[in-house]
Amino acid sequence: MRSSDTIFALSSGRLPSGVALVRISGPSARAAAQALAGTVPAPRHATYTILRAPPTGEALDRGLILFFEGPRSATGEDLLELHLHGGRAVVAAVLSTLSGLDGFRPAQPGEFTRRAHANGKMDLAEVEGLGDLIAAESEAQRRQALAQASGVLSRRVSGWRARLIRALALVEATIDFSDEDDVPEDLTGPALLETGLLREELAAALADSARGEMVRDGLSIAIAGPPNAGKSTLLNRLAGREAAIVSHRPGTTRDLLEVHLELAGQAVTLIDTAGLRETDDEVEAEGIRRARARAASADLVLWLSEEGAPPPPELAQALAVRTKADQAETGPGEDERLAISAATGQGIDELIALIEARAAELGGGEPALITRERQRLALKDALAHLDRALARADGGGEGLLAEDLLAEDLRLAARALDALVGRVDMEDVLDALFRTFCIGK
Ligand SMILES: Nc1nc2c(ncn2[C@@H]2O[C@H](COP(=O)(O)OP(=O)(O)O)[C@@H](O)[C@H]2O)c(=O)[nH]1
Ligand SMILES: [Mg+2]
Repeated sequence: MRSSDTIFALSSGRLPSGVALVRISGPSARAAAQALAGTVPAPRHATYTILRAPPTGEALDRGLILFFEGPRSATGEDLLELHLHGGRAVVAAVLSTLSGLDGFRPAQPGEFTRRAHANGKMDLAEVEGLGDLIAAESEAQRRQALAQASGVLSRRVSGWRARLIRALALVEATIDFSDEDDVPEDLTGPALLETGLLREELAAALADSARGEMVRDGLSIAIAGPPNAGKSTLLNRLAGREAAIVSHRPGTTRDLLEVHLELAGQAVTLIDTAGLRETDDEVEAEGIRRARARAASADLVLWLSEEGAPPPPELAQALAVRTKADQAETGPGEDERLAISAATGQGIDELIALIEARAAELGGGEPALITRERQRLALKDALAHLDRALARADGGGEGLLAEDLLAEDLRLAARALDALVGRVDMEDVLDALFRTFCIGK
């Protein structure tokens, strides 16, 4: 895989489609325009043309071609776009013609973006945002990913970093001047003040990271409760399809079953679980173990029972829901919040409204800055170095503050911020990331 190759791929979706977009990036992108269209159109002007296969000149398709001259292109290289009719044979003929050109090869997954990153068009955080944007299924995911792909995190981090470097310069000045008589009064004081302010801002972003990760992963809602409570029936009702097997036989659901849907603009994963009870059945017991574990890690647990019973102590946060409200023998319980019937639909709208309110509470507002574990760990690392710097100042006593050590703490914090946006070499992170991208991106 050489970066001097010119790469090409179908960048639009599944064929057949109305229009198909083939992108070509690299030093020979001009040559492709020349070979297929007989001319290189003026940069950034859509040109309608007949595309022909060399050397016979047989027409392949008619469509738009668009040339972007590097570095003013998405990849930073010369880039050619072919807007074709989205037929399988059309695209196959064009791709096979491109394969025959000298120095051309099909692109690897994410390779266009990789080149954009290598050419300084986007940093690691923006690439991650772009990956999330393409994977986004809910409104909240789209908003958050678009903010990140547009550099919101990158800009914030670069602001933090600039302030950190200024604080570091003050500390270094103190070190340099310390032998001279005219030592400026107190340079570490202002440096520590700034460090303290930065510490608060980083801590706030970190505190908000759970929200960012939740929006990215989707809100997980576990449906738990005793066997036969109507858990699987509710899941099917909310999913609008028969995703889970429903039966009057207790112990029917043994494995975790997940259904993805969108509620109030949030991606939601509903998880049906095995009914919690004592059992001798090995398979069911394992299902119950998994059900408990999943319920414990879910963002929200619905505790279903025919009696509207309170959840067990280990799931104290769960929302108690009385089921089968259509059945005469179960009357309303005391301080009952929610009674539903998956059979008649009673209470289902109220339940959905409650879930939506919860989702909005967790995922609403301005998009979070930190949206994935890698970013969170790097930020945490930076914060730990700032904390160490501040603790050093607190514990240092009069005149005992070791400026050298303080400077090192600040330097390490700056390095952690660099890692957060990928300013330092992060080949392995990039490799793993681009593997998740699709071909043509
Ligand atoms: N009358 C009535 N029966 C229900 C309702 N929800 C579930 N059931 C029945 O209760 C039994 C157990 O349902 P299921 O969803 O498999 O319970 P699970 O073990 O908690 O998953 C099935 O026979 C369902 O048809 C309801 O709202 N009303
Ligand atoms: Mg079930």
